[in-house]
Amino acid sequence: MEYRHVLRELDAGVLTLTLNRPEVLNSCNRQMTAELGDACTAAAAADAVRAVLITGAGRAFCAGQDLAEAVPSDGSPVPDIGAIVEGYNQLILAIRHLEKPVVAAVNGVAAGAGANLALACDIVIAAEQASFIQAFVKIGLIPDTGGTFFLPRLVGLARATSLAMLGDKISAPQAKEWGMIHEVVAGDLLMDAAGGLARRLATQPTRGLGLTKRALNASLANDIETQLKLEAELQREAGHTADHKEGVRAFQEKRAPTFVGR
Ligand code: T3D
Repeated sequence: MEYRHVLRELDAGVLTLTLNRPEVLNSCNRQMTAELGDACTAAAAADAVRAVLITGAGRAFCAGQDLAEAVPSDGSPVPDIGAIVEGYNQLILAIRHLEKPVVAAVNGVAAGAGANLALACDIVIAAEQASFIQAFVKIGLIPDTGGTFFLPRLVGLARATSLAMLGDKISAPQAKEWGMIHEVVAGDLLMDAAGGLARRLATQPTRGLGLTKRALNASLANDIETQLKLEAELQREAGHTADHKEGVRAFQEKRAPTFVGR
């Protein structure tokens, strides 16, 4: 696929994906949503990629759906809203099915689909000045892009309902206090902190992290019996990895392990 709106850079096992439409606060047109999904799908098959970092160019992370595309002012036909949402669904599934850690570095406002894109990532670090807005209600829509799935699980039903129904902006420190995100750092330290975390994740036992993600995904719907059975099955697989052997050997030899990701 030709990439026009997402920048890709691979360094030290970390694939950094930068949403790059800063003039419209990185709002998503269908091309950008598809590019991001495609990059995440491709990352699954690329051995050189051991962690993914998603961020935005300029002052915003992502302002959600490009409203000029949703309701064109130039008289061109209004696109099928279902098809737009289907694009977001594919993106969210690509992130959740990618069995490698995905870090979101939220550098500024994350609104609508942009907020829920961040929440679908495994670890979210935000700049102090960043904010999260379930902006859908303001234009008569419902939280999509996984919002009605992730929000209640992250912050509980009461807070999820008020965020979704009021559409108020919440600050990054408030989002952290509510357990919605992992960490908040000063704006000028964000990329160092998020990059450092992604690089650290990229040196960890990638297969084990991937199986952990699969187990956590499943735990959102499973009962305890099913989940314990799944843990046993995935642990058997993790136990056969080179990284498990290396981890145990390193422990016995009192040295730091060198994980190769399989
Ligand atoms: O088809 C469908 O709609 C279904 C899919 C739905 C998924 C969704 O994501 S629905 C929610 C869509 N997003 C929004 O409703 C958010 C709209 N944006 C805002 O409310 C505000 O821009 C922000 C709160 C995010 C930031 O406010 P502020 O004051 O910092 O910036 P601004 O001045 O509003 O925006 C700066 C520019 O970005 C401005 O362009 P201009 O005037 O300088 O030429 C603005 O129009 C543009 N921009 C911001 N958000 C969007 C956008 N352009 C297109 N689409 C946007 N979402």
